Amino acid sequence: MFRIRSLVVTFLLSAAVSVSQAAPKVDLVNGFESPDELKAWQISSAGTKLVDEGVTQGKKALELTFDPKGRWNGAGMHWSRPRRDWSAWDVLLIDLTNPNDRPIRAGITIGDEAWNAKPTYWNRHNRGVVLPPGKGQIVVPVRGLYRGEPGSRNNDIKTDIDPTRITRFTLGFGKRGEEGKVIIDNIRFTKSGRPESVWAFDFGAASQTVMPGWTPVSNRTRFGGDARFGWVGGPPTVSHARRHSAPCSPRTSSSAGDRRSASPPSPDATR
Ligand SMILES: [Ca+2]
Repeated sequence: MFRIRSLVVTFLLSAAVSVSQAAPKVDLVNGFESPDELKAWQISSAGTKLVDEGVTQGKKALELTFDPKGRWNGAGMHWSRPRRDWSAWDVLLIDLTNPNDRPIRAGITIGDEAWNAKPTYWNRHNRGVVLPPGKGQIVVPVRGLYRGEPGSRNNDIKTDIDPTRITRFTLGFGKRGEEGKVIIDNIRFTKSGRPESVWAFDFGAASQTVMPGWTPVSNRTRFGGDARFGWVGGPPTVSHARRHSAPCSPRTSSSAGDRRSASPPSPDATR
């Protein structure tokens, strides 16, 4: 069973109002207000200009026109000197406007020092999203950045991307050969408004993408020592911690006696 004091559970629920009232902290990475700000990026596109449309910060945003002759996609942005340590923040947010009359694809790749030492596709984080027409946003949780793809995670290097040793961050828009545009503004790190006195747990596999500001709980999270929460009596099996989109079965969520594949606790599972 998952042991947590009933007093804490009650407080967690009763603090829901406080969560919504807390103002998130923000650290602006790029607001695209002047040509100087573009120098932070290596940009591949058929056209780059600062525009008044799609602005969510300041007075300008960056519009990229797709290059149908682009090697990988319509437009790309490579953060020339990405911030190395993201660990003080919970999430990286990117405001986007799709001015086209159809959805466009966006892709993100993130690498760290371990990826530098073994720079394969499967050792970096690869994430794809579809942007419908109009305003949208990409949300990149700082923790739980798996390597590879959602269906094939951490198969070579077994640990998630280390948020204290980031070496690569790229954005890509549109498919190869596609025509179109995208508008970008207000790339920023934010920290959850969750009060420090509230616990919020995100259950999933050890390499899951974690809800910003929440504490990850996997089958490796064990109770005891300095850990004030965790599994007791042996963790559930790894198969019970797979990433199912469907709700867990009653057996999965109450597998207290399942000791068949107890795993050692991971360092971040005891926070
Ligand atoms: Ca701006």
